[in-house]
Amino acid sequence: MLKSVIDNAEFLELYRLMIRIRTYETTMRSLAREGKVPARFGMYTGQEGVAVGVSAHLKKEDQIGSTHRPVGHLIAKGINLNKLTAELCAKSTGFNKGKAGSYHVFDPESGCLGANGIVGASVPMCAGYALRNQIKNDGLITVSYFGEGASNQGGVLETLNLAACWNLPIVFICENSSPIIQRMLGHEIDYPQLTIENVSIRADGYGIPGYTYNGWDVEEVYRVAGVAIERARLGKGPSLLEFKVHQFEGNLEGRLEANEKDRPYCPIDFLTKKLRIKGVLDKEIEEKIRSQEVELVQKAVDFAISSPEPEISEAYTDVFGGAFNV
Ligand SMILES: Cc1ncc(C[n+]2csc(CCOP(=O)(O)OP(=O)(O)O)c2C)c(N)n1
Repeated sequence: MLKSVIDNAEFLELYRLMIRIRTYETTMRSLAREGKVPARFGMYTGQEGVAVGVSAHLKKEDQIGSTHRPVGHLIAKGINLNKLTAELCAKSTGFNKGKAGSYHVFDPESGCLGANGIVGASVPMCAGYALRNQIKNDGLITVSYFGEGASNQGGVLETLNLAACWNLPIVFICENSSPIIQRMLGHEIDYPQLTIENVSIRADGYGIPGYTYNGWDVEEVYRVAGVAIERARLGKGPSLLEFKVHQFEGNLEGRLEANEKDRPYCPIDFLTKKLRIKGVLDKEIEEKIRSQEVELVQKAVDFAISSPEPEISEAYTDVFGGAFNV
């Protein structure tokens, strides 16, 4: 049944998950600087409200397809932190024996259909899973995340059309960090990736609902994602939700300087203020949650660091595609 009102305990859970993602990424960045994370990945910092607000409505068996900024989506979906960290550190105890790394980590058990280093590539794959769900008729749905740059990919646009034609149980989530919105907010930009302000208007061309919302307000994300997910679950077909987001960071290695102008749109600060006003959060609870999350993330790091590397003799096993598939 559709839930649009968040009670205090749920608010704290949303807050906790957002802190977990931020803590995790910050920690991984430090590890990367020590040379312990061999492959790069994009940071989700500043977008936490989207993944957390969406995943709050998902069952463990529902699936999500992620992007080159995967950590937020995966953690919000409930992926095991130890095995994720081991994968990112290229250890044999990782989900994919340390061979997929951050860009291609895959864990069907938690419904995580993988990160994807190829922009837009997870979107058609998600539709395939949605078709599976439709055929099995087991009430499961798929969420497909992508960016505004990816929204211009042919495969993404074809998938929107096919999903609409086949009435697939899927929700498309475009996290739009387009410079156009930033220019509107007075930021300087180098080049635009789009000439339209809202990607969601493209939904009209496929005859599906399309709406744009603030991605920095987890409560707003929760409310609208709930409607689109319920719609898909009831067999009423796909929707395209667009969330405006502010990316604070580039890749794991980090920008030379953070995007300070985006900071007022920090979803964690936004929720913190809201929960303080509601009387749900005070300094003490905040500190407790933060330190518990630091502890959790540290345990995952300890697990990964103390895990063995894959054997050299296994270099070519479980590897698909290209010259490596010998
Ligand atoms: C098919 C493909 N083309 C280009 C790239 C290089 N690339 C990596 S991230 C990126 C930008 C993607 O923009 P968007 O989808 O808006 O995601 P954002 O980084 O804004 O989250 C590009 C072009 C790639 N990885 N894959």
